[in-house]
Amino acid sequence: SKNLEQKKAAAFRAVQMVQDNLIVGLGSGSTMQIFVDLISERIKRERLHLSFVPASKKIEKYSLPFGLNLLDINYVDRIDIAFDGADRIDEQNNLIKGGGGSLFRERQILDMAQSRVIVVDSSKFVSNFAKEIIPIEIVPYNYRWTVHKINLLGFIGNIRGEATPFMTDNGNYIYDAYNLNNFDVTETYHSLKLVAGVVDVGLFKENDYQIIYSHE
Ligand code: DER
Repeated sequence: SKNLEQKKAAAFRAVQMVQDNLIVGLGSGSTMQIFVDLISERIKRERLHLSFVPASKKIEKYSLPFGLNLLDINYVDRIDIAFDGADRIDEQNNLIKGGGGSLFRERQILDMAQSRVIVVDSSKFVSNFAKEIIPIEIVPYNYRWTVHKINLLGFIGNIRGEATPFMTDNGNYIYDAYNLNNFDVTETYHSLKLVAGVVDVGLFKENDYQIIYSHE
């Protein structure tokens, strides 16, 4: 499909950015799985020395058969460059992330990294985030009250998985919520983040990250 071709082309360009002897942050999602496929080939071909910090159990499991050198985030004191996908990008380069439920750990790795690269296909670009699903990681304890507080801020939605809730790597729920109206990404991130039961909000303020996409 066009999106798959674009993901491959973008992931290929991202892989070319990696110099030898780096600690690389690995985000989660199908684009990052393509990144793992391609960088593994490059490591073999060029005998590169690279270590990786995976942002989810999912990308860690995916990476294992490739023999990548995976490190625990608490055993590294730096991440040189982090690569990740995104669900949506608006015109100010703000991101929505969390479609795969790994937003908390992805943010930790992006935050630690010296430089950040977001790898997307053209289907991710939107003009604004009105009506777009914003994944919000919340603690299961008293989640109905947490959801109520989120609703009061203008965001309504569902606990992901409903009857059998999806559990994040951190043992939390995801509340997939949207606002019918457009909103300020930074203000909204902060007001949602201040709700006591909220662990993380899938809004990433346009930051010093480079967006790699291919419109091929
Ligand atoms: O969940 C996330 O934030 C991931 O980055 C994910 O949204 C990327 O998805 P894709 O690479 O499978 O499109």
